[in-house]
Amino acid sequence: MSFKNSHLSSVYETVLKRNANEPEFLQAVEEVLISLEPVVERRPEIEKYGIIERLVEPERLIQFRVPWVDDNGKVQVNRAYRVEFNSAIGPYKGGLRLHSTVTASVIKFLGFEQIFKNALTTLPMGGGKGGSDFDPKGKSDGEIMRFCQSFMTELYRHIGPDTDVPAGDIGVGGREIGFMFGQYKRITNTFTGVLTGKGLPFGGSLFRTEATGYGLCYYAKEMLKNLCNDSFEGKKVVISGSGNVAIYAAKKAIELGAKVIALSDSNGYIYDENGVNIDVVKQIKEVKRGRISEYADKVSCSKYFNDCSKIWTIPCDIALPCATQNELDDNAAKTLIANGVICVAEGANMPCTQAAVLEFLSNKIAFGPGKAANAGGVACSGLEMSQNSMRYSWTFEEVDEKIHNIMKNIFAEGYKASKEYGVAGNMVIGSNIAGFNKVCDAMLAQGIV
Ligand code: NDP
Ligand code: 2IT
Repeated sequence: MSFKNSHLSSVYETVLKRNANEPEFLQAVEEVLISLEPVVERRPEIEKYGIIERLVEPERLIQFRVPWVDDNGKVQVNRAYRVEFNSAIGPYKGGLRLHSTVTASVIKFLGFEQIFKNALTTLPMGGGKGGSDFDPKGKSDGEIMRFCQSFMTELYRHIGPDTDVPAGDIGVGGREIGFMFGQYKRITNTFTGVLTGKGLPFGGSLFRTEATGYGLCYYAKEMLKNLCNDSFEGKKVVISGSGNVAIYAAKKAIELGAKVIALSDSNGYIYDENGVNIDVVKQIKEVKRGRISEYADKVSCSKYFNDCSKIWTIPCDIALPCATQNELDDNAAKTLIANGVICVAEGANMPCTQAAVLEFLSNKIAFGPGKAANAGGVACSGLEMSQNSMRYSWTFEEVDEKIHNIMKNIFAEGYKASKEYGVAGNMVIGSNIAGFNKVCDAMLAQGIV
């Protein structure tokens, strides 16, 4: 990829050299830097004070060993990371991912995106991310607990309620956060808001479970209204994944009058032309920790298909990729467009390849990038931090209303920036610029650190 701006071009060359074997990280950096070209041209202080050079290099990257004992008494060793990417506007903040595909590249791409996402929420949170190549699938509760305890036995020394506040991501939900919180409390003898996504009896926020999925639909609702003069009412929606984000995106889309016709996991997808029954999905995924294929056994008019990537061949009006990075490529994008999709909003982080995003944008499909569209989860985490600091808790309705307003504002700010820079409705460029400007101003004010 060539940049028109020579400064960005030379910064990216260094990024390429330093991180040659990290494709996901390079992908995320390239996408942001392309968006920032007009800002870099307009604001000479960005080059003068080395803002971009500093932004693309994590403040700190921690890698550590996690030894634990499985149910057969065998010693297992996993590799774990925490990237503390940027603290210009607040303590490092971002989730922990437990998945076999976790590498330094994946964690760094997620941490980098998190900087801009967190800035868009308007809450004081810097960017961070962590995780391990531990695969939670098929593990007993005891194995999960021993892994989480060992993981926290190292991580605790790097985090803190005013330093770095982790949360959940793929493979990390309430159960894992509970085990990690317990171990942190035991080691440090402090009861603080060091993690978010906690259980309600020990400082968790109401609405955190719903926040990312509901927030995604609040954001998509704004896109539909402002970019398509339309709404969720009567629309067919396809959602990939069937985890935390996908389930609550589906629930809210249905509440807003849409019909959700497909969901997936990494093995395959289910198609239900009558509209998926979300209670059945919740029972399978949240209660039994089962597979999405079980839906087809329980709901007779639905069908299960073995290849999850084929979910994008189903004709729909709205597509919400909510599983993982690069799950929707340019061929899938072309098929969705040919089938009449009007709006695509990313519930997952970077689920669309760069070529897919270009397809959507050049065909004038309303496209919501993850760092804006899925910011409801971390925004709710920010509210959980506030509640913990106040030793207080807001009601479900209060948090819902705050997240709704934050998502509307994230859309409005991105839309405003897209118009200001002559690309009205390009929410990729608009959101990247809106998030960047805030971080840039904070970095400029704080000197060369
Ligand atoms: P969960 O672990 O709850 O669910 C993940 C879902 O994605 C599962 O259905 C899983 O299927 C599927 N999946 C994971 N990896 C792959 C893969 N390689 N190929 C196909 N499917 C896959 O995670 P979340 O719902 O929390 O996270 C989903 C996405 O949303 C991630 O990209 C995450 O970074 C992002 N996100 C999450 C937020 C949150 O608050 N939780 C906030 C913002 C973004 P299987 O069970 O087969 O692995
Ligand atoms: O990608 C994300 O924004 C998250 N996984 C949520 C992070 C958080 O700190 O709540």
